[in-house]
Amino acid sequence: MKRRSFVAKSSLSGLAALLGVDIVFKELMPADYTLVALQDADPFKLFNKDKGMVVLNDKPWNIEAQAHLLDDKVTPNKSIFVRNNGLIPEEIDVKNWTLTIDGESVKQEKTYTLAELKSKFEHHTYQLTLECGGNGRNEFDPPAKGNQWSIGAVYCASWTGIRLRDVLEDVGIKEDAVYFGYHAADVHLSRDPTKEPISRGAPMSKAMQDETILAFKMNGEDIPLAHGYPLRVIAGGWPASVSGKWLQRISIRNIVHDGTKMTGTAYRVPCKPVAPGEKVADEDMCIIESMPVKSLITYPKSGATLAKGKKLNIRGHAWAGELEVSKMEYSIDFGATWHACPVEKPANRLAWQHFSASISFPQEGYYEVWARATDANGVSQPMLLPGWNPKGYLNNACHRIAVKIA
Ligand SMILES: Nc1nc2c(c(=O)[nH]1)N[C@H]1C(S)=C(S)[C@@H](COP(=O)(O)O)O[C@H]1N2
Ligand SMILES: [Mo]
Repeated sequence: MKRRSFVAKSSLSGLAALLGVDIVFKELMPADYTLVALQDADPFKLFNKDKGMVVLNDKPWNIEAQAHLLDDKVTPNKSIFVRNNGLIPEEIDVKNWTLTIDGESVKQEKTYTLAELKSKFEHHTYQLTLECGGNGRNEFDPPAKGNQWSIGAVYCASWTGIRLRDVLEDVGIKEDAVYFGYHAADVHLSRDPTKEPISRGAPMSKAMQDETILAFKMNGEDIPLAHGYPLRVIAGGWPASVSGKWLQRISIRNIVHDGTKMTGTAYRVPCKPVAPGEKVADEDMCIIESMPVKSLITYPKSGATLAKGKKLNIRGHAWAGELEVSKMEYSIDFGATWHACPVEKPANRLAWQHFSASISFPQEGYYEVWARATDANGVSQPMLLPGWNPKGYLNNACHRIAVKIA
């Protein structure tokens, strides 16, 4: 990795906080100097991630998990992928952190301190699945630009916060409201303060759901910096890009939110299937809403070897955007035949569901275990790559692991 600071801006107090100790001769430090201890930063230490995580990009930081790291029912921080469009904000002053609700469709703009939000509104905790719209991008052909996520840009953490709906009711929303859009504290890669790295949102119907929350805790603790400390929108089941980190402002719009990465090919796919590589007119592109049905085998790790005559116990998770997963199946013969296996009910709406199976193999040799989930509407995962789209979104092909019987 190149020599560069991993954070947006170096304030002395911010640097000291990162180092965990005071910088003794700080007044002698050259301006704009990057401390050696913060150069070539070890992302695993920096973000408290498992060494098995895979760094796809260091500017901005994009780090993905591997399937076997996602075995927990509720994903711990060490296995949670990091997806940043810009630079992580460094100077977070929690005491003075505020959230402003504005936009054409608020009756009156209103600003809350973090303390007010926490004390004024009821707290709720939900397990919510967040998957990057670009998860699985690395399989598309012709290839799509962007981080080459394989399968590891998904997780289900437990989030605690307040309902966005409760806050919006307190503010007062006009009849003509159609969309919300978030604005956050991260910094554009160009460091141009007039540019936002990302500013996305969702229709009011999503804003008003019970599970759409403004979270201040992840897995029972303060949200880790990389995941949006101190406040984050969580819109489970939709592309994770809707879940704005480092939240400072929500605009209630009387049009579809037109913030950064809401238009063009960003988080939009052809409304109707197109041939791979085909040019698609702007008006034929649709915003991704609920994510498609998908699953992951999290145990064993691909490449496992098993003694002949033994049964293989597999397990994993399945999710289907706004829908529930109603059926789970596996195949050991490249999809020729499928066997149903149990899948649990979700802990709550929009949480991923756990499945398991005990598999017998007819003889020694190489096998692949494929997993296939079906959603409540009867739609199943495709065995291989689904429809091509310019930015390589929504690859929900069956997950496959290799197994040797020796
Ligand atoms: N402020 C802000 N929010 C953001 C992003 C970002 O770059 N800045 N990235 C989005 C995208 S594209 C994804 S996939 C998720 C990733 O969340 P995670 O880093 O907690 O995994 O955050 C979303 N929220
Ligand atoms: Mo994303």
